[in-house]
Amino acid sequence: MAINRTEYRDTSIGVITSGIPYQYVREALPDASVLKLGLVHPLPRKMIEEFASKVETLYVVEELEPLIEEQVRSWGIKLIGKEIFTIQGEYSANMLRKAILKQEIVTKEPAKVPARPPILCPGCPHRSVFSVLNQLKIHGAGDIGCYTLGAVPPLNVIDTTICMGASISMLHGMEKAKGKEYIKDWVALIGDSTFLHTGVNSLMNMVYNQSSGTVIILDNSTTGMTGHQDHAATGRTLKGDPTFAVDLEELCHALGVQHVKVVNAFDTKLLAETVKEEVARDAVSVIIAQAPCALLKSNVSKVKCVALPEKCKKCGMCLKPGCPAITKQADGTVKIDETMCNGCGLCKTQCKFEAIETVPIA
Ligand SMILES: Cc1ncc(C[n+]2csc(CCOP(=O)(O)OP(=O)(O)O)c2C)c(N)n1
Ligand code: SF4
Ligand code: SF4
Ligand code: SF4
Repeated sequence: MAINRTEYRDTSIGVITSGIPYQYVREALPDASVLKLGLVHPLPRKMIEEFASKVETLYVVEELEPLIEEQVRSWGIKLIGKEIFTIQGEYSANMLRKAILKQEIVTKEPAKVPARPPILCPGCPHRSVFSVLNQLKIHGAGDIGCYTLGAVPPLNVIDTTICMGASISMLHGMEKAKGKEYIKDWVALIGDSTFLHTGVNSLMNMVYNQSSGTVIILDNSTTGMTGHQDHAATGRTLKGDPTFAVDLEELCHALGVQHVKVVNAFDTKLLAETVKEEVARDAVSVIIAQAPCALLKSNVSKVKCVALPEKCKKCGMCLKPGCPAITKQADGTVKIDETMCNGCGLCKTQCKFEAIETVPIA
């Protein structure tokens, strides 16, 4: 439960704060008095007035817009806020030390460690879709979810990411600004959860405005990025109780989309053919790329893939999708880490030499 709490220490400095900036305040100003807000709307006026009356200099430390600050000021309370703190980005203890205590912060050179970019899990269905789009040289107007990682090498598909639902609107806007030809090698990429959150309205508008773009719904049956919550199309409530499941295909039809195709995300051949066909179409189309998130409890693989060094021609094709379970060996052949492999078979579909095979997990 959200709790508002006052912590009185040295009263020469008092800080009203909330959320993660509270930790920065405690680190930078361990002796200061603090009013930690657990609930920022409505603000506890009496508590704030009492706190303000007991401290000499009052600061409001909140990231981004001065919401708490403006309301507290409107009650005639004197405070210091955005005149010394930025409205941009995340705060830190050092930033507060500098702004409040005027301490010059000398930071150490960061240790030199190999770069480890964030990657999709082994067996993630999004990787399969991105590897197809990468091979077809298709650009992606992206969205927010695990699949945003399709922006980074080696997948390099997503070129725009703004906020939930923006993929479809971006594609729509690009078409209206630059014309139908311009988006012939573009698709919008949106997760199932994000689509239900804010993609439906954008897709409806695409149809309404007689657009011609292709939307790929990455349907992994969960809200992967934020911790595998259920959503309106999974058939379970957040408490796990059975409930009505939205049928994404029917929903797209109901919005007026005439061309909706459902494809297994790991069927790379069919997916490639479908994408080529749909981006060429002079109408709105939707491809629902289906395969469950590899980390779902209900999706524990009974198979894994193994590489056969004696058949391997060292071509490196299986490495292209960037699955972390498969690595190149010193002799140029590849090895699959059996503790990581989810048996999705994507690497196998890339190998023309039958040097990867699927085996049951013992
Ligand atoms: C307005 C807003 N609300 C909530 C979030 C938190 N959030 C981040 S990604 C995401 C959904 C991800 O699920 P999905 O689209 O299915 O993609 P997946 O991660 O499963 O690939 C949510 C709700 C957000 N970024 N913005
Ligand atoms: S959590 Fe699921 S959707 Fe997210 S990267 Fe891993 S396998 Fe993919
Ligand atoms: S089958 Fe291949 S691509 Fe899929 S998880 Fe295993 S090593 Fe990775
Ligand atoms: S695609 Fe096949 S032949 Fe090429 S490196 Fe991988 S396992 Fe070897």
